[in-house]
Amino acid sequence: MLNILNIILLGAPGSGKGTQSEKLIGKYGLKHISTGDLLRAEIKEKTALGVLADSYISKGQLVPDDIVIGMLEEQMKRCRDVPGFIFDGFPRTLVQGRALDRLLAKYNEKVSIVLSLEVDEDELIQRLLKRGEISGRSDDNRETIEARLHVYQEQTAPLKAFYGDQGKLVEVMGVGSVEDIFNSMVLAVDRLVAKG
Ligand code: B4P
Repeated sequence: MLNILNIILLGAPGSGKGTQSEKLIGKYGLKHISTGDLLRAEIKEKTALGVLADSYISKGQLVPDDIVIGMLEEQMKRCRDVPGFIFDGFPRTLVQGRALDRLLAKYNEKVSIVLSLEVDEDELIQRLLKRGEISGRSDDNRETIEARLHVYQEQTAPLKAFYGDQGKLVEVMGVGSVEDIFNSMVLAVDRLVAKG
C-alpha cells in the first residue's frame, strides 16, 4: 500500500457517516471499514465479542478502545492493493486516533483527509428517533441517543482539534440533501487529490 486515499468520516451519531460512506465508495472505489457495522455483525452472530459489545452499545457507550482497535487491525491486514480506505465511525477517541496513525505508518501510509459532518443536536435526535422506528437497533431510543450525543462531545469531538492541528480537518455542513452534502465532500477530496 503506498500513497492511497485514506478518508476518515467524523461526526456525531446520526450525522450521516454511513449514508455518505456508501456514496463515497461508489465514487472512489475505496474499501469501507465501519466499526459500527462490524460490531453489529458480531452482535447478530452472538459471538463473545458481540455479547460484550452489545452491553456497551445498548447503553450508548463506546466499546473499549482495545477491542475496536484490534478489530480494525484485523480488517486492514486482510486488505491488500486497495485504492484506499474510508474509516466510518473510527476513530472515536484520541487513543483510537493515535492507534490509526501508528497502524497506517506500518504500511508507510497516513490519513489523507478528515471530513467532519456538522449537524445540530435537534436534527440528530429527530433522525435517530426516525431510524429507530424501522432499524430495531437497541441504541436508537431517546435515552440512549442522549447518552451517545454526550459521549460524542466528551470523547470524540476532541479529535477535531487533533486533526485540525495536522491540517487535515474539513468541516462539511451535514444538513440538507444527501446529494448536496456528498457534492461538498467530493469537492474537498478532489481538491486534495489535485494538490497531489
Ligand atoms: P455507528 O454505526 O458508527 O453509527 P451512528 O453514529 O449511529 O450513525 P451514522 O452517522 O453512520 O448515521 P447514518 O448515516 O446511519 O455507531 C453505532 C455504535 O457502535 C456507537 O454508538 C458505539 O457504541 C459503537 N461504535 C462504533 N464505532 C466505534 C468505535 N470506533 N469505538 C467505540 N465504539 C464504537 O444516518 C442516520 C440517519 O439519518 C439515517 O436514518 C439516515 O437515513 C438519516 N440521514 C442521513 N443523512 C441525512 C440527511 N442529509 N438528511 C436527513 N436524514 C439523513
